[in-house]
Amino acid sequence: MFKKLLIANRGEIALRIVRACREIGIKAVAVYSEADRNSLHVRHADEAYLIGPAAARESYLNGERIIEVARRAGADALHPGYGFLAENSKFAQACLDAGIAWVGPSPDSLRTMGDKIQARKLMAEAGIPVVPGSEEVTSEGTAASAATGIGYPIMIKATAGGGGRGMRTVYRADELPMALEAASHEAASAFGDGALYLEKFLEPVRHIEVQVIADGSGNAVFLGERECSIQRRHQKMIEEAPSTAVDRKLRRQLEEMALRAVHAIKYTSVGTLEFLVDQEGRVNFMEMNTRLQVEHPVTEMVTGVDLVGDQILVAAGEELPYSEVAVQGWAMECRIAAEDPFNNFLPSVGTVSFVSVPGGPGVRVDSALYDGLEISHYYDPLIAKLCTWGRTRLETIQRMKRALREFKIVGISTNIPFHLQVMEDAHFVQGKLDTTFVDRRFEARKENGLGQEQVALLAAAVLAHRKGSGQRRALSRERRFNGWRLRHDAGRRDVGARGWRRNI
Ligand code: MV4
Repeated sequence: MFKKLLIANRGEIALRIVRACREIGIKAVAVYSEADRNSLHVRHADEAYLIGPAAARESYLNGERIIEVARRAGADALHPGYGFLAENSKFAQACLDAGIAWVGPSPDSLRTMGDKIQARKLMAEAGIPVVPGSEEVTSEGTAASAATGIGYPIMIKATAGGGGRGMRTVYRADELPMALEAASHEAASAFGDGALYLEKFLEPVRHIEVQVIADGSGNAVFLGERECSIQRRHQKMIEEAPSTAVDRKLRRQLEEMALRAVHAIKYTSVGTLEFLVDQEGRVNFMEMNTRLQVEHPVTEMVTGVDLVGDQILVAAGEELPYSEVAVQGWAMECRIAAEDPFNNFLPSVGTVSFVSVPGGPGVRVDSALYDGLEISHYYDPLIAKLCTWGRTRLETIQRMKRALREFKIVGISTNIPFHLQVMEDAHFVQGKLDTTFVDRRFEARKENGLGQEQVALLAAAVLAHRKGSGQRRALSRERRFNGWRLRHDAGRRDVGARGWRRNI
């Protein structure tokens, strides 16, 4: 087993990996940028090394620097977390060349699944249905004829990356040229490669992802599915397991496909296959994520598996200690972000002057929050993952509402009111959700404002949230709310009314 593992990441996922190391008995080495000098993952690690200025490209994306620190620290393994260099095959190879074990899939898997066209080809060859689409489109002309062949609406996607960046939905031929230009530009800046391909845009569908883990001895285990249809502008907001759309038959089909894919590409480590499932229950492979994902706690809560711990054991050459798992109860994750839902979800920066996280039965909070934390514009606005588990979906929702109201974060704006609204939404509670859910139920309608029902829901969520979290206009130097005495209250900047109307 490894003696020392370097965590090439920051924030809540870095702390999550420190915890996994602690439980296995591996020394944890943190790296941090100037902006993260006082962060929690640094404080909890056994050793910590400064790797550069706040900007990610000079710190958490500086692979050479990170490997140099790993060598200096005598680390025999490196965990990349998610984002940053987690799916960078060159970085993974450089680790291996430096004699440092990579906690993740092989560079070859990173490369093939990172090329979304190659990934689709390999899945089709393995007999897995893929979303109808094209090869790479290299000119406006080839794109136009491919789009006509597929049939509008289509989705333009980046060959070199997934998750929404460099994506555009096109409903008519005359929109195609502009959309191609914008998508290619965005893909080039996000992935360093502007290559594009097209897919048939399927709507309404469910975005269902399947968690798998595989060891180096050919053992692969299906760890259930996660429902990921609640997304806003391609950002996942709420995930849950199991999915209300997956029955026993469909689950067996998803399991069979996922394990067939894993064996076909000789995959090892944790991985997630993303599918689109239409209303007739037809399954279409979309892409594969070759990393630990943000939403892994949802699967951990319904299976009892420690995904990060097992990922490390597999990387150290151990065999998986189980060949199947049972899914118990229901779990949900709300991604708590430093964003202002009343200002078009714009990032909110500032000092977290006070934080109190929820607890109690069936509540898990993965975060690196602490009083005094500076939220900057350098990194992703995700500041906490609030997860709840219940015996039933309704109990899980009830618990999530309770926990969201308990969650106190003073000094910045957060999207907690949005999450409370979703938890109160009738369609959500009835499990009537698909990829159109957020647009249908929540996006402010530019022309005629929010519907009456939405205004009422929004008002209820805001009042409930303010009552619970004390996010009132704070002018006094010292005041008490819910029995908490604050030394001072950073107050709450009033925000404009663009996007979500505040005429409530
Ligand atoms: C799609 C799709 C429908 N058809 N691709 C890809 C990135 C991820 N963030 C969402 N993705 C989707 N890809 C095809 N061919 C539907 C989604 C999708 C989605 C799209 C718009 C609005 C919300 C969505 C929620 C989940 C999935």
